[in-house]
Amino acid sequence: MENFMNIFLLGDVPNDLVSFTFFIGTMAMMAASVFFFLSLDAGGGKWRTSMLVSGLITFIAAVHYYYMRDANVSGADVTFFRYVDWILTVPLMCVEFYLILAKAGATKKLMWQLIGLSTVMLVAGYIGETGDSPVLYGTISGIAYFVMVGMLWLGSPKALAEKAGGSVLEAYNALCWFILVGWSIYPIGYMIGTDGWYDFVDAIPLDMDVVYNIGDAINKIGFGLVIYNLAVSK
Ligand SMILES: *C/C=C(C)/C=C/C=C(C)/C=C/C1=C(C)CCCC1(C)C
Repeated sequence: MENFMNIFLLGDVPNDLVSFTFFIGTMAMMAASVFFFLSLDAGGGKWRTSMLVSGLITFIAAVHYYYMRDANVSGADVTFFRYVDWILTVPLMCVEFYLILAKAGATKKLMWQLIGLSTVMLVAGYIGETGDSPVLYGTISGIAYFVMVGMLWLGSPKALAEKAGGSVLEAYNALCWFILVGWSIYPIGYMIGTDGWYDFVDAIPLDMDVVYNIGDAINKIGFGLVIYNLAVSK
């Protein structure tokens, strides 16, 4: 892999996978932001606010990736930037659920429940990564994550999406898959980066930051594309 990287990564770009994914991640988040911001009125502008939030999610990530890319190159720890990014962008992803269901009667309460659960998930994750009890806090974080998954797949928001039907239901279901599959990438990264978990994670030949960077690209850009698809659908 390293030789392969050397071929096309000339100049200042370091030739390890972590730095490379920070670099590509920065570009991808920037490009996605431009695309989402220029698509605010896609499909007639009915989903303008949702498109705006999509652009904000990738834009906030682009700024953090810019810093993380730098911090990583200079050998500094990126955990703090990483979690500041998540604590801003993950609640915005919860807002996306609220926005697409608002016309079907979603309440702000639903939005705050999702934000509350995701905040518990991320605060516990941060304490776990930076403290002495990664397994305990990782488990707490995982429980909050599972409650969120259960709520979205089986709870009242699901019923609202079914009531709305059509392209809203399609978008809702796509976002639910991102939460179930896309978001499950993160606990894998966490187990790679912290001690005390099953041995099988040690067999994964990727660094924690590479896994997180892949997760961010899939989920943040993917979320925005689902919204874009909703906006341009009939
Ligand atoms: C754009 C950033 C996103 C979508 C970040 C999502 C992060 C998670 C779903 C993190 C989840 C975690 C667990 C479920 C357990 C271990 C600790 C975390 C915080 C990595």
